Amino acid sequence: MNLNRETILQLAAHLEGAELGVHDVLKITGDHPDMDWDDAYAIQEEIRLRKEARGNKTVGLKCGLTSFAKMKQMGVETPVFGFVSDYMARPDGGEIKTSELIHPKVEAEICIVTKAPLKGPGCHIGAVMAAIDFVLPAVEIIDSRYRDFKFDLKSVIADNTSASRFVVGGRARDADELDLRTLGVVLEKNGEVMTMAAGAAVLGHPLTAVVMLANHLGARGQEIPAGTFIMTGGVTEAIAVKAGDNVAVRFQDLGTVSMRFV
Ligand code: 0L1
Ligand code: MG
Repeated sequence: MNLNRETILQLAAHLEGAELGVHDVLKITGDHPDMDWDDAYAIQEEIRLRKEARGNKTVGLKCGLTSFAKMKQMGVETPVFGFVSDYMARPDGGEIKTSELIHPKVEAEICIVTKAPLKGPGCHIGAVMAAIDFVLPAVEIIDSRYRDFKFDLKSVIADNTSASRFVVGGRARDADELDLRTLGVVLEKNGEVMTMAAGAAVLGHPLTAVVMLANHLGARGQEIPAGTFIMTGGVTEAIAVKAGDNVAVRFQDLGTVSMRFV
């Protein structure tokens, strides 16, 4: 690590302040060019601790930048990992207030809930398949705190991978009833198809993202506990939304997830 504890704490307060105060900031590597990956995840961890100290519950883990479309959109080549909190959840079919967000975008995600712990290193797709309780569809609303979404990977990790809001659909399925690679997803905004893809767009198989998450945490001496909700990352590129927009994402075999931005 290259940053001292005081700087880590100050950057966590700076980025979380931008999230909660709904204002953008410049990417933090501008002022801290020596920041390394461990520093970035340490800042994210401090943001999580700040939320938990305030009474917010961490309710899931997220994989980001896992699809080729998103990597291309953002000009990066490596996935990132973050978390979601209880206050970020919104009901399927409900409203999302844009006044609480800076510049939201939506992306369709295939999610799982585990029934057994997963621990890397050495986690593999078979271990993930054995540990899945059920599969759920979701839409993530990302809202980078960085001005005009201009950032680098370390800045994004520190900013909890742009986590902001998420909507989970209510139709759970057993993983062995689904082929997650060929599972089709169509994202509509105001009744118009904006983008579509299949699960294989996420690293060839969405569960590869979970393997990478387990190995990432394992390298830090952590595991994914049983009962964890995990978002495997946007299948398509992210689509910008504004007040007045209606979004519906149709997941093959998993139903539709919808929301209205007000
Ligand atoms: O969920 C994600 O794919 C994380 C995206 C982080 C970068 C962005 O804000 O697009
Ligand atoms: Mg995402």
